Amino acid sequence: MKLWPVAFLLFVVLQLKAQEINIIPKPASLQTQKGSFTITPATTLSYIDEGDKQAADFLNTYLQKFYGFQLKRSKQPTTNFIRFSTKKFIKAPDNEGHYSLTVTTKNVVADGDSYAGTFYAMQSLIQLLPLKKSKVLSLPNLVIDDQPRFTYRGMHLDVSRHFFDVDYVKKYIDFIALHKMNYFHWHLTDDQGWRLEIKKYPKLTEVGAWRAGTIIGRYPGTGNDSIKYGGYYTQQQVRDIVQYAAERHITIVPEIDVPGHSLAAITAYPFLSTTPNVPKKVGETWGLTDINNVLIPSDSTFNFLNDVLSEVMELFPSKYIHIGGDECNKRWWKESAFCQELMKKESIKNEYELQSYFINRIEKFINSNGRLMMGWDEILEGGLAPNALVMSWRGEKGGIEAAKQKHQVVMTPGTYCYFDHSQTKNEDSITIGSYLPVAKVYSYNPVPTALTADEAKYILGAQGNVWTEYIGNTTKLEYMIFPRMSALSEALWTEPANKDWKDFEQRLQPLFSRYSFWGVNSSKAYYDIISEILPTANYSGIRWKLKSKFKNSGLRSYIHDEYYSKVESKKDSLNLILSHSGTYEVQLDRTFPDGPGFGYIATVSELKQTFSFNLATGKKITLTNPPSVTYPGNGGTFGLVNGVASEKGINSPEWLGFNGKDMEAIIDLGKAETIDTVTVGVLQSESSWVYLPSSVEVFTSQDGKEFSPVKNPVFQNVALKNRNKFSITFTP
Ligand code: TNX
Repeated sequence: MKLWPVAFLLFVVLQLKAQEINIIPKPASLQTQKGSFTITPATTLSYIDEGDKQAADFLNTYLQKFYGFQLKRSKQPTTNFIRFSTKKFIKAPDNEGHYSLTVTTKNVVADGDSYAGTFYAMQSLIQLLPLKKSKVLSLPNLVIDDQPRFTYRGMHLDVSRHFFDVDYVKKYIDFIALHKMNYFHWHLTDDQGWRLEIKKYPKLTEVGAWRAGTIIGRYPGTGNDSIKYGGYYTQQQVRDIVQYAAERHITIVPEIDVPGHSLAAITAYPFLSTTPNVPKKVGETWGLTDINNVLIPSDSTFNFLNDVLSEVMELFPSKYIHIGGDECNKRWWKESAFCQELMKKESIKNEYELQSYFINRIEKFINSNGRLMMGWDEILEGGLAPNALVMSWRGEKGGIEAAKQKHQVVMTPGTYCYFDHSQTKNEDSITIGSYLPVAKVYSYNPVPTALTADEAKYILGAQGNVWTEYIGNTTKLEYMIFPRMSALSEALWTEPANKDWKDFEQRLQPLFSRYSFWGVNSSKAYYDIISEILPTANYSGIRWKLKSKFKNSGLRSYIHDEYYSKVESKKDSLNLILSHSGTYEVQLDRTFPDGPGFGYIATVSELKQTFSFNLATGKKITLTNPPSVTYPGNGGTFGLVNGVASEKGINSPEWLGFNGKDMEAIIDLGKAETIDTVTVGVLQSESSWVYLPSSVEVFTSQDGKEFSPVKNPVFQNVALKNRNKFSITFTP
């Protein structure tokens, strides 16, 4: 008797769980209704024309891949069907993609204002499917009415630094489609490899697609692997990929990066260089600054580019053609007699104007072929070409300026859109630049407040950029894009009023299950344990404060340290008081409500930290002069005695930097102690203007007032990886 209510409750809870709706990007309006529709192999698909067939085909491919069955077409079904119908007679607005999706017990109807709209309705439908392989798929009854905020919702991929094959590029295009994004910016050429077959210039791929080796480690690197690396896409393959994307309502914007970033092309055809007689080779390292990778603005170069771009436009129907324009080192034009002569002849005042002259000539050619030119924001320097679109990557400044000049803009500022940046503070592989967590990507609003409503109309949208210097395989690629790409898709689709991080977080957790259902990798940095190292109240050890994201969420989250004493916590935080050296591991485990093996437990975050105790560890420390604003250390002054010796070099935020005045620290040991060695860890990174101290002195004091220098100090300097250690040994 007593068991019944319990069983009933459980049933209700499970039912509710199964009906959870986690569509990303979030639809403009969604109303759930009682009841559900069940897809089984007996369900049929209804569509009338080729356009709607594309949505039907995508759904069938998806069902086959993840559920092991397909649906048959039926012309006039009465019940148990999914219908795709595009209202072709309603004129689609500029940002096509408006759709409605209605799920009732009898059928599912996807209606778009355009084929793209119907396709997006189908994408929402896909996200309603349970994340468990089955031939009985239940969908909640609902009505969705939805449309995109921006017309340009893009993802970029650099295939020059590392090459991704045709099958994977298609998979990447599928990722874009699954997020209702509609542009794929394909960065096809750069210093380290030319990846597109050009019939008229076969050496571009015979020579330019291959490098003899690749730098090892983070630039400037620890060597070269001497392994031949490369690859390219044949025109036939490109046609196939363009078609594949079009069926998914994705436009591919090809990029041929000029006049800088052109070392691969120059190696193949030295006449393109200002120094044709200096031998060149396809780039094997990143961040090329000392090598002449710049095209000479000669008629032969423009003829070459016109030929190349003609083949490009033949292959890519996109109305936008990207010509790069970024990071062109003007030094090579300054040093070139030809360029200086040309500048005189054409009354070009400086090399920035010469870049503008270069870009203008290409634009004319592109425009004369009925296309528009796109370029990175450097194309603003020296005067913007008349019809150019600007991709703003060095912050939003270039985009703002271009919009004010009434030019269309796609925003890709590094601070929000660079998926080659690190998304965790505990990064265990090499990434570029700064820290870009998923929450920051989500917060992005591509329309800067500096623009008036009229100017804002020039912002077409934004794009996530994936530069692949440190992304050499697809596992890493997926790790870098997921979940940030999902967050960006919502920032681009969903109106700001309807966008809410807390709400996204609720959908982010099941999204991780969706990634694993798809069999793709993703970064779990969202679950990072938040760690703080603090002094104890009486300076007798250190307090390691750990926090997890989950607040009594009903999810089993606990933290324990494995090597020392095992402490478990069902709460969201843990305080460990440490008093001796060791390597401590903290692990955050979660029970996933769905995903492979219902209710499985997985470790979502781990943190390993070595603490080395010495007499100063955890003690009270004061500085006479404050650290520099650029390097305040993330643990403040206490970071100097918190037991953590940074192994990570300049990229670790633990270092305190001092500029101008001496660094003077007073450590209060609390009582008289016998000291025989003082060790000071210092960092040297001259390329970042970080230098070793010119001298180090040690004083002792009995009362904290009178200090005397130590007697007979013996100095020793140990150069370690990324840092140095000064040991001062003395006889007390
Ligand atoms: C700058 S973004 C570049 C790329 C690099 C990237 C690394 C841009 C237009 N140029 O060539 O790969 O930084 O983040």
